[in-house]
This record gives sequence, C-alpha cells and structure tokens, in this order.
Amino acid sequence: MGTPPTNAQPTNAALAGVLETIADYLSLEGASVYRIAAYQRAAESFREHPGSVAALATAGELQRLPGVGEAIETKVLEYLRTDSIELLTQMRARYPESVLELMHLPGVGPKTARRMFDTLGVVDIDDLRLAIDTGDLLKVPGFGAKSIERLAGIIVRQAARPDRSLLGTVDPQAEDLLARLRELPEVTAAESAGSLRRRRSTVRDIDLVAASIDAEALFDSFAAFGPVARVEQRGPTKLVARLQSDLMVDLRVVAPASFGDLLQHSTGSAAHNVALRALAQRRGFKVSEYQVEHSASGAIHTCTSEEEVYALLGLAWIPPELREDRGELQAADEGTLPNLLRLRDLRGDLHVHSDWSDGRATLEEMALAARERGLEYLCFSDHSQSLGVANGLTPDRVRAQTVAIRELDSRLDGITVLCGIEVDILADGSIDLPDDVLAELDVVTASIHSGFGQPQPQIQARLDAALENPNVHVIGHPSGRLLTRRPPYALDAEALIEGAVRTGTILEINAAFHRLDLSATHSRLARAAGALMAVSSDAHDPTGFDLLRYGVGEARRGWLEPCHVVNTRPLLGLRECLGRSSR
Ligand code: DGT
Ligand code: CA
Ligand code: ZN
Repeated sequence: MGTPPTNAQPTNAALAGVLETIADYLSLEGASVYRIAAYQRAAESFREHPGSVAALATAGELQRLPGVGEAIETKVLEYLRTDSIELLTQMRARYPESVLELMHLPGVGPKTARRMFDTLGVVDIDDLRLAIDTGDLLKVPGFGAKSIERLAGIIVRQAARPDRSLLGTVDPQAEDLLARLRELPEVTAAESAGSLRRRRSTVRDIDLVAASIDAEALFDSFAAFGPVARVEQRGPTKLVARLQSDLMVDLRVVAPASFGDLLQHSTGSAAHNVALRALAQRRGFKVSEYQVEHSASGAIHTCTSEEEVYALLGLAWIPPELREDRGELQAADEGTLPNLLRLRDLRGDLHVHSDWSDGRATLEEMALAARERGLEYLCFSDHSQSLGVANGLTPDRVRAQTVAIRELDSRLDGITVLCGIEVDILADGSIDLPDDVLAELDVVTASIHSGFGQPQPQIQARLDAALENPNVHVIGHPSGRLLTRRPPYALDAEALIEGAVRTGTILEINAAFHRLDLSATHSRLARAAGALMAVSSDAHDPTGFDLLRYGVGEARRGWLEPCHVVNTRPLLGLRECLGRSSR
C-alpha cells in the first residue's frame, strides 16, 4: 500500500487540471500536437482513475495508468514534492494564465489569443471587453466588425456561467457511492437526495442520505472509498467530502426509524418543503427531518419511508421530479398526480446517429445495442449535407443509406430499423435536403445547428418553415441550449408549441445530458397545449442509449405521461402519430 493520502493531497481533478494547463500553454506557444496530446491524454486518464492518482504517484506506480510515461510521472512527482512545476512556472512568466481563458473562447484559439496579447496586451476577459468597447480590437489582424460583435455576445454569456455540474456527469458518481454504501454492513438503506434525486438537469453537489445505527463506522468507511479525496467536515450525523472529481458530497445519516423523514427533507426542493410544512400546519402537524408531530396531542411519528410522511398528511406520495412547488401538493391532495413516464415505457428511439455521419459505430452495432436494451424499433437520423463537419449526407448518400438500412432491417430479428434524417434548418430558413428525398424517409427530424444569434422573428420563421413542411415529423432539440455552455437561441416557446399542435409535428426531448431540450418547463406547456413529444437519445455510439434515462427524468419533471410521448407506442401506433394533421 502507498502512503495514505493526507489532507494536502491534490484531487485527481486538480492534478488533471495542472496537466491541462501545461497542454494549454504548450498550444499557446505552438508546441507539437503530439506533445500537447500527451498531456491531454494523461489528464483524461487521471480523471477516469477510480482511486487517488496522488497516492499512486507517491507509490511509484503512476506509469500503470494509460497514457502516462516517464515525462509525465516526473512532472507529477515534482508537483507533489514542490507544489509547482518548473516548466509551468517558466510559461507563466511569459504569459499570464488568464490568457488561456481567452484562448478557449469560441472562435478565438491559441494564435488569436497570442496576437491579442502581443499587439494589445490583452490578458483577460476584462481587457478584451475594453478592447472591444474602445475599438482597439479592430487593430488585431483577423478581426472585423462581425467577428467582434460575435465575440462580445460570447463574453456576456461566459460571465453568466453558473457553478453547476451536468446531471449526466454527476449521476454515475452518485450511483457508485450509493452502491458502495449499500454494501456496508452498518447501512440499512441509502438514497440520493437533493436536486440529483429530483433529476434537475444541473446540480451543485451530491446529497446522500443513509440509514444506520452506527454513523461513526459508516463515516469511517465512507472516508476510505476510492472516489473520496478528503473529508472536509464531519459531525455526529453529517459528513461533507470532496471527491477526486472535485465534486462535493453531503452525506447525512439517521436511525432507520426516521429514514423516510430525512429522505423527504433532504430531497427538497426547499420550495416544496416550505409549502409542505405550511400544509402540514394547517392540518395540525409539524414536519421535521426527524419526525412528524401531531400538534394537538404531541404524538410523534417517525417514518421509515417517505410514503408514510405524505400519508400522515393525507397526501399521496409525490415523485421527486415533481417536488418544485408547481402544483404537486394540490394534485397529491386531490389524487390527480400524473402517471409519470418511466424508462421502461419507451419502445423505440427516433434519433440515432451512425458512422454514416458523425456517429462512432455502424448501423448494425447501433441496432444491436438498441435491441439489447429492449427497444422494439429505432430510427437512424444522421446529419444532412450542410453539416460538413459532421460528414452530413447528400441526397445520393441518403439513398445509399436507405438501401443499407432496409437490408439491415430485413436481416435483423427482434427490432425494426427505420430510415430517417436529422435535416438542418439552414440560417436562411431553407431545409437542407429536397422534399423528394425527405418524402422517402420514415421519420424526418429537423434541427437548427447554425445562426443561433438571430433575432426571435427570424428563428421563428425558420422553425415555421420546418413545421409547415409536410415531410418534417419532428423538431430536434428545439431550443438549442447547451447546458452550462450556451443559452437557447431566441425561441418563442409558445409559438413553437402552437405550431407543433397545429401541424401535428412532434417536439423532441433530446436526452443527451448537455441538452435535455425541450426543457421540463416547455414540455409541461406543450403537454397542456396538446402537443406530442418524443424522448430520443441522440446516441452517437452504443452507450448513447443509456442517455435515455436523463431524457425520461426531464420529461417527468415536465409532468409527462406515456400518452404524451410517441415512442412509448408500438410501431403501428407510432406510424399513426407520424401521419400529420395538416396532410
Ligand atoms: P442544488 O444543490 O443547488 O443543486 O439544489 P438542492 O435542492 O440539492 O439544494 P441543497 O443541496 O442546498 O439542499 C438539499 C435539500 O435539503 C433541499 O432541496 C432542501 C433541503 N434543505 C437544505 N437546506 C435547507 C434549509 O435551510 N431549510 C429547509 N427547509 N430545507 C433545506
Ligand atoms: Ca444539492
Ligand atoms: Zn442535432
């Protein structure tokens, strides 16, 4: 065993960050792509390592990690020993680290960042903003009025970037911790709580609750879990830890008799809990994280399950995704809670990519992966021609792919493979493939991938063109948001939904966890207006089907039931939904 990690040991994410900073500096200084890639590869391998990279390095075993050679090992040991790296110190003396941030702005890159620094002395975003305002940036070769305007927009959005993590990156880490907790002899139950359990698309931290009569032993075991980098706070019932990924975990422990009380409290949301407690008070109860008290008699109930908490107040159990104080208490009281969509309700997937465009697997590999997950049908929807970076399909390639898909379908049992396309809605509002090509396909999804900065009427005109096109069945990722990275384009959600209902066009809930688009808020509006949705994976490789559960989470947050989601229907029912009302 290596030296036990001390509190001063950097997390895996921190060490990866150091290597990434070196890689960034190297690209700023124009080093060879191989040298840069070596640091990036090692950083990736640090992030993926389940235990402590620092401990591995101290034990002299760092080169066991993929992509780590002697040069990297030396740098890491130097860092662990001296808290700095000579190479990095030298590069920092030449360029302030804030220049790297400039380099990562979309459309900037290493050469431009250097030019801005060398010619104007721009070292950070504040300087850049000033250079834009004074017009100085025009002096930097390569910049024109248009590109400057675009950059100004990007800076505004960067400033608003929140400190939250994507559900899809956090969820697997929480599942791993839960599995470890549940294996401990001193633990009788363990669940996630907080925004994670409510399936919010982004979360601030991992909240966990566990039932045990021995919190001390539980905390000792937890502190020794591989992904736990260090314990930052520890009290009798609560522990706060930082993971190797730099995520924070809040772990609370309670006696098994009160597990339901604590789980209900810790799941939140804060707004739901406030409303629940007010309702409880009106009904003569006092709810806390440990018990439900009958105010008049002083009788105390502890609840092993959440169902008991809600039942004591005369309410049906409320699924965590609904607990946002948006009418769920009234629905629970009246017995009108929705029968929410579940993952197993999905029978097919309408948005799947293959290596015909930017996917990483063949048609057959994707179809087999879908079948393995119990899907009854899937529709390939590779990109269309204008998306050159994604190797989009020309009309000829669409026809060739159709032949390949029909052939595959005829030879595969247990799954139906459909022909589709994710056709671009171009910046001028035209559809990227001719109607006669689209008309041959089973499912046509139309998406916006460019012109995000257009004003609302122009965006709506493009969406209208797609909605009104009788060959288009689905609008893909309708708002264009990339969570924590890019806000939606100027979408008029009500106009979109109205158009979808009028034309019988389906709205996609894209399950890729950086999209989750439609958002829950919009899905709920769409449901109320009578629109139909499809929860689709946008899978680019066989593991992509695992994303469907995030789409289901977002749909549940939008109060959707199976009847609102077309791909819960068997193939025949789906085909009925594809016949548009305007035809
Ligand atoms: P987040 O962490 O920003 O993604 O969102 P949450 O909802 O996970 O918030 P967090 O981690 O601060 O707290 C987890 C839950 O614990 C929260 O949803 C409700 C409950 N909670 C936390 N602090 C309080 C409090 O001061 N009062 C009440 N009533 N509940 C609280
Ligand atoms: Ca939280
Ligand atoms: Zn797309």
